[in-house]
Amino acid sequence: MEKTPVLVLAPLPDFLMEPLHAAHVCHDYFHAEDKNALLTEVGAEIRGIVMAGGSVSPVPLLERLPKLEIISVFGVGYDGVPVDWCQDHGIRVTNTPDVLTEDVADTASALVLMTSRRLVAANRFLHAGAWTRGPFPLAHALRGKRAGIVGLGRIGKAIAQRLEAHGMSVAYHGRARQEVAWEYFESLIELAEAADFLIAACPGGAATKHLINAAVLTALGAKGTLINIARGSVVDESALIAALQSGTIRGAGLDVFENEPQVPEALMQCENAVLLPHLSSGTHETRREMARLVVENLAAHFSGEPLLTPVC
Ligand code: 8YV
Repeated sequence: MEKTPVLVLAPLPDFLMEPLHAAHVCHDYFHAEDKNALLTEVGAEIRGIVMAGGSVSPVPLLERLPKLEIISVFGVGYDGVPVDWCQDHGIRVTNTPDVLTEDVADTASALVLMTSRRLVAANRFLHAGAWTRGPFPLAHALRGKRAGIVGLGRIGKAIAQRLEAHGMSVAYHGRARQEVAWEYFESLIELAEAADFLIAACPGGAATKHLINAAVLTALGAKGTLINIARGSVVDESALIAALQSGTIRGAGLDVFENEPQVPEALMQCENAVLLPHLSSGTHETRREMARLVVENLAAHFSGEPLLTPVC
């Protein structure tokens, strides 16, 4: 079968690039020095795009690909794809749901533990040889505390189950009440007031941009810690830095940022923040499953079979 030309918009692992090269002619847009020249040269032929959860495929780029048929996202989040535009133009979109749920939920509960028990600071304390001079200060227990989950999708539910196992109670906020035993808060402010840990697990994109703002952080208050494994765009990062600096909230555990991989110096200076480099799905097992879905969705599309995990 003839190889189909695809455009690669993100740095992708070898175990994904190898099968992509086998089935497609891959044009590396991400690393191209002259992106405009690449589009002028190959744009008219491109039939597929491969991108990551955190990358974007803006309309002006898509407009230069008249033969584009499918965008395959290596990630569950597709907030970087203009889905309505794709739907209007008959372009299919796929993502990689489910296979990463457990790893992302593990990372969220790890951030809850790391922030409440101050494990990162404790690790630094020991490495610095401070233990011989006295004990590490006491931290806070999880049992009896309340987790407020913002966005109770598959990942939000997996986080809730883990935190219940730590003796925490769970409440949630989202667009609608669900058939679950956990308490629903229609108001995000009221959830923040009630929560010890406010955990962002909702999709990114325009609908949730800066959903967690200064008012929500004030409601969370000095008893509260913000955890974000969703998208950096969900949190107003400047308001968060101010809240961490002033002690308006107790702390934060973040895996995602507004302008990755750039993290503001002021945030890096916050001792009460645990910061991870967007690694929540970053295990060998999960990333290989995600890669398989990317490859198989493209193969299904180009051989006229149903998509495995369609967004549209
Ligand atoms: C990945 C993600 O880090 O699934 C998502 O939406 O953001 C992450 O799982 C990313 O897609 C891999 O680069």
